[in-house]
Amino acid sequence: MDDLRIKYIDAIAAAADEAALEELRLQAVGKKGEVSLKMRELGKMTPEERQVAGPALNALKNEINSALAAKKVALADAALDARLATEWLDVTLPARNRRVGTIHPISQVTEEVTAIFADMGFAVAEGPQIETDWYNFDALNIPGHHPARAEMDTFYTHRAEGDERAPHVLRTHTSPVQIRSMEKTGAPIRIICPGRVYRADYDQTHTPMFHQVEGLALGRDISMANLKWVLEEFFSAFFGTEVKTRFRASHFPFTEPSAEVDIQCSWEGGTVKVGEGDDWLEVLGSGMVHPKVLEAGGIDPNEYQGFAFGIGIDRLAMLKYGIPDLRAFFDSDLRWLRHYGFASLDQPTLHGGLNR
Ligand code: 2NL
Repeated sequence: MDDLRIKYIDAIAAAADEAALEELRLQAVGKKGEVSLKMRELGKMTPEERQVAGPALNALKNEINSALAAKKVALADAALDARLATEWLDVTLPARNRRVGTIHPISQVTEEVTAIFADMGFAVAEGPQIETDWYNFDALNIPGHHPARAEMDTFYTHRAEGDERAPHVLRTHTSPVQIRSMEKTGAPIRIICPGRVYRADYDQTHTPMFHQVEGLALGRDISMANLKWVLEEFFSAFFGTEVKTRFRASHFPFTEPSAEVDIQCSWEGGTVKVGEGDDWLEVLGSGMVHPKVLEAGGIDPNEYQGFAFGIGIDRLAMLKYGIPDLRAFFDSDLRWLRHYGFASLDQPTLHGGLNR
């Protein structure tokens, strides 16, 4: 028994891992282990021999089991120590610098425009960028033969062969959003509709996708005078200086009368400055909503009237922030975005004001 004790206690102490330990357990105290076999021999002994050998074998079995359990804990401890030694982290190391993204000038200007009109009681409305030709054209009193409908200006979606329905279009202005709003809420209404619009045109000053904000105000006695005040208020707030406007008679199918609006500017050394000098810059189209358009929106033109206007957001951004090339807006060039982009905390909010 002493030989067995020495053999197993030494072997357990020397075991390299849990597998070796399990092997030893089976050899010593498993069903066919050496200690178990010895216990089976108890039956052949005299009662006197058994009285001595029995408790001694039991004690040996307990001693081996305890040694196995203690070694198991010691091996687990050692394994954890080894892992901790290789997987340590220096939590005091300074973090690596990560570049912070910037707000695109178009997003910035959209927020600025929204905040200014919100101050004047205009809500923001949005709608689909893929429209039916009814919302994009017919409802706006743009007849089938109008040049704005010509294939070259409008992107049409594809219809399956034999499908005779008119194709959908990528909206060429955000006016359809205003028709949908009229249908939904009726008059009176005061909304602006900023968003992406699409025209098949690409050169120095045109991109096939660009951004527009349209405005609509309908009531019982809203007039061109209200339009002029709202626009001057807007441009002065947007450019941060008093801006005079000039209305020139024009024509749009969806307004009558119609006016193109210029803002006061100066040209010096090839750069425009808004709100000074005695030059003029054309920036938007506007007018009194055509009775047919009111009807298309489900509004009785004998009860309600009002103004609408459309401005290019990209153009506004170029003017305010001195960005020379329109096409660079959509190149996703990181150097350009870092140069012309805005810190996210400079975004105007309704509660934070315009940050000017
Ligand atoms: C331009 C011209 C304009 C409108 C847009 C509009 C919308 C409805 C009814 C009537 Cl629902 N009008 N929008 C009106 C006049 C001009 O935009 O040259 N924008 C850059």
